[in-house]
Amino acid sequence: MSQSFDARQLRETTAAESAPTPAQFRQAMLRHLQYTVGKSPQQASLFDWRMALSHTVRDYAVDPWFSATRRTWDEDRKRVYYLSMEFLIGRLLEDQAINLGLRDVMVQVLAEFGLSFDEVAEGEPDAALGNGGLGRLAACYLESMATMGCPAYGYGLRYEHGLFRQHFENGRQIETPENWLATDNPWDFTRPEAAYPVGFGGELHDHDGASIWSPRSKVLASAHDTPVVGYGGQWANTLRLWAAMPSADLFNLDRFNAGDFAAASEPEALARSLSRVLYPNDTTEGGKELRLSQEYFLTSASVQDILRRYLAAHDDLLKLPEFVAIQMNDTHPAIAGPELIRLLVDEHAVDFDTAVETATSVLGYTNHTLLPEALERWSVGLMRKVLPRHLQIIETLDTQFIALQGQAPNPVRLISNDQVSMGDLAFTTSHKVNGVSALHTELVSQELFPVHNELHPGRIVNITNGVTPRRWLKLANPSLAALITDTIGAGWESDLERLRELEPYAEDPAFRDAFGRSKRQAKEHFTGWLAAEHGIELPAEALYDAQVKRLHEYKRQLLNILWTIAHWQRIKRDPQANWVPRVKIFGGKAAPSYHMAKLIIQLINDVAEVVNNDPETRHLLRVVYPPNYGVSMAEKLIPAADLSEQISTAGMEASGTGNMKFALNGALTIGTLDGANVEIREHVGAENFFLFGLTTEQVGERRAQQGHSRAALEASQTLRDVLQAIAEGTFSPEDHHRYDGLLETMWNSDWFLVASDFEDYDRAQGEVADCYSDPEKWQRMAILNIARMGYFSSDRSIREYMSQIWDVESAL
Ligand code: 26W
Repeated sequence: MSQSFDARQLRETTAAESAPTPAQFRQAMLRHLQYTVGKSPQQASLFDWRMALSHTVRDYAVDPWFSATRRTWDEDRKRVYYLSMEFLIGRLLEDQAINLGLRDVMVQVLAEFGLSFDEVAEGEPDAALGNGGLGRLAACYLESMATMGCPAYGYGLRYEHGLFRQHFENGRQIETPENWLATDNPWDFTRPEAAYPVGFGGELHDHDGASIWSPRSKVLASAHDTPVVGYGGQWANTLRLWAAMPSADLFNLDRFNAGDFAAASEPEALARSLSRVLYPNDTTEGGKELRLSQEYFLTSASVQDILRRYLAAHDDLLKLPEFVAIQMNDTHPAIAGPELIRLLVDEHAVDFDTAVETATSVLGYTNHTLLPEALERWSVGLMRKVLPRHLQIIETLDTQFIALQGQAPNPVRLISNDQVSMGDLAFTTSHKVNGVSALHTELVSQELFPVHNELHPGRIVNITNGVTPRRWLKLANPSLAALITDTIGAGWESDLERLRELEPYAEDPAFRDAFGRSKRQAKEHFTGWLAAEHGIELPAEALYDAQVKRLHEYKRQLLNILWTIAHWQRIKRDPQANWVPRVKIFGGKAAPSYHMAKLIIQLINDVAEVVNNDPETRHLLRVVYPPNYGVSMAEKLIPAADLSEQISTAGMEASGTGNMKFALNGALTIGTLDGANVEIREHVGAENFFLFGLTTEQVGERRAQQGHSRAALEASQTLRDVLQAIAEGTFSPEDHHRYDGLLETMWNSDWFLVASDFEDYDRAQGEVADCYSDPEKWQRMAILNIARMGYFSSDRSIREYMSQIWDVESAL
C-alpha cells in the first residue's frame, strides 16, 4: 500500500469484496514470514507462522482503521471514550480475521502448508487484562462500537501482567504471574509521540486565589494502540493502553541535589509499578494506594489525550460536550470528573461552575455492582496524599451537593466518615448513570442512589448488557453458525434479531437433528481439548451442566456442589434407577485473598476426586474443574454446554453475561430471577427456562427471619445428609475439619441463602433431567432459546448508549 493511497477510496468496498484471493493472501503471509519474522517456511515454527499470519491480517486492519480515523477528523464527528481499568480481550487473530472476512482464506492457505489454523492460533496468549464480567463487557462493547461505526476509543492500562494464572495443588488454587508480553504482541502499535506526564502527591500553593498544584513526582504515560475492527471491516476504532515509563526529565534532580535520593528516584519506582499488574479483586476494593494511583494514571493520561485531540480541531472548550462523550466503566475511573474540572480550571482558566457543568455533560457512569464491599471509598488521608488538588475540588463539589439538598436532615455527602465515596462522586459529575439490567437498575435507583435519583429524576437509565455474536457464536461455535447461515442466510452476525427466523425450525425434525449434530461437534471439540490439555476424558453422551464465572459466594457455586453431592448420594442409594448421565463442569478463579471462595474451590475438587473415582457412579456422574478459566476456555466450553447454571442469590448479580453466551449457543438455563436472567426468561419464554428460588423481595424477607438457615436445614433431609457427609470428612479424609467453617456458616448465617433455595433448586434440577430425557423436547426448547436471544447482542446495547447517553450517530 503506497503512502499516497487515499484511504477514503476504501469506504465503498465491503470486507468480502476486498478479501484477497488465496494466492494474494499466501504471498502476503510468506512476505511477512520472510521479512517481518525472518524465517523460511522450512524453518518456521508454529510461533513464526502465527506472527506472519497476524501481521498479514493486521495489514488488512490498517486500511479501515486509517479511513475511520480520517473520516472522523474530516467530518468533525463526536467521539466516544470508554475508560476502563479492565479489557478482557482474549485472543485477537481469529476475531480480527473474521471481522475482516479473512478466516476462510486464512484456514485454506495454512492448510496448503500442512498447518491447521487451530494449532497455530492456540499459541496466542489471552490478553487477560481483566477480572471477569466488567472487563469482558468492555471488550464486547469495543467490538460492537466498531461494528456500529461509532467513532470511539477504549482507554485502559497496558498491564505487563494480566489476571494471574490458576492451577491446582491438592485441589487448592495456586496463583502464578501471567506473562502475555513474554513474546511479541503483533497487535500492538507503540505510539511514543502520544505521551503525557501524570503527577502524584506534592503540595498546593495559593497564587492570587488560584490553587497551584506542584506534584511530588511525575510519571510518563506512553500509548500503545490496538486496532479494533468492526464486523464487515467497514470501520475500526482504537484501543489505547497506557504504559508507565520512567523518563529522564521526570527524574527529580532538585530533590537529588537536595540529598533526598528516595524522592529523586521515586518516579522510577512508581513508574515501574503503575502498569505492572492488574489487581485480581473483582468485588473488594482493598483501598490500596497503588490501585488509586493506577486509576488516576489511566484517567489523567486519557483526559489529557482527549483534550489534546479536541483542541487540535476546536478552541472553545465549552463546546466539549458536543464532540466528546466519556463513559466511566464503574467507579474505577471516577476521578475523571475532578481531573477534567482541574484541567479546565487550572490550565484553561474556565471558571469552576462552568467547568463542573461541562464535565457533567461530557461524563456518563455505569454501575456494575451493588455489593457494598465493591463500592470504592478512598480515605481522605490517602486522597490528600496522592491527589491533593482533586480532594480540594471534591470538597467543593461536596459543599455544592449538600446545598442542593436544601434542608434535608442528613444530606448525602461525597465525603463522610473520612472517606470519599466514588459512587456518589461519579453520580454527581455525570449527566447519565446506568445499571446493566432492568432489575439491577431498579435496585440502583431504589437502594444505591435513592436521594440522587430524587434530586436528578431521569438521570438514571437502564442499558441491559449484551455480548458480541461474532466472538461468542460465529467464532466459538462455527458448526452452529454455519447451520444458522444455511437456514436463514447470512447477515444475522450484525443483526442478531434475525435469529427470530429460526423459530419455526424448532418444529422441523431435520433442523433439530442438525442442531443436535452441531452440539455434539461442539462437545467433541471441547472434550478433545480437555483430554489433550488436561488429560481429562469425558463421556460424549451426557448432560453437560456448566457453571463458569468468578468464584464468589453470591454466585453460589456452593449450592451447585452441595446439590452434586446430594445427586451422587441418590445414585448410590438407587444405582439402577434411570439416571440421566451428567457432567458437572466448573470453571473460575477466586481473588487470591478471598479465603471462603478458595475453600469452595477446594471442596469442588475434593468432591470431584471422590465422585470421579467411584466405580458405582462414575458412568453417571462426573465433576470436572479445568484450571485457569478465561476467554479462550470459555470459547471452547460454552458451545459444548447443555445446561447453564445462573444461580446467584436474587438481587446480587447485576446482570451476568455468561448467561447470554450460553443461551445464544443453545444451552438451557437453570436460574434465579436475578440480573439479566429475568429478561432472558422474558425473551425466551418461561416455558423454556428452569426457574427456581426466592425473588429479590423474598430474599430481603428471609434474611430478616432469625435462624432462617437452621429452619431451612431442618426442613431438608437431603441437604442435612450432604452436610453430614462433608462433616464426616467423606471428601477430605486426610482433614476432617477442613470444612467446619463452611458448615458453621451454613447452619448459623447463610447470608447467600443456599439452604433456603436448596429444595427448590433440587426440584428444578429434577425437571431438567426429565426434560433432557426427551431429546426432541429439549432441542425444541434449545432452538427457541437461540431464536429469541437477538436482544442480547452488544450491538443493541451500544445502539442504546449511542442514543440515550452519548448522543452519537453511526458513521456507517
Ligand atoms: C475495586 C474492585 C472491583 C473490581 C471490579 C470491584 C468491582 C468490580 C466489577 C464491578 C465486578 C464485575 O465484574 N461486575 C460484573 O459486571 C458485569 C458486567 O456488567 C455484570 O454482568 C455482572 O453481573 C457483575 O458482577
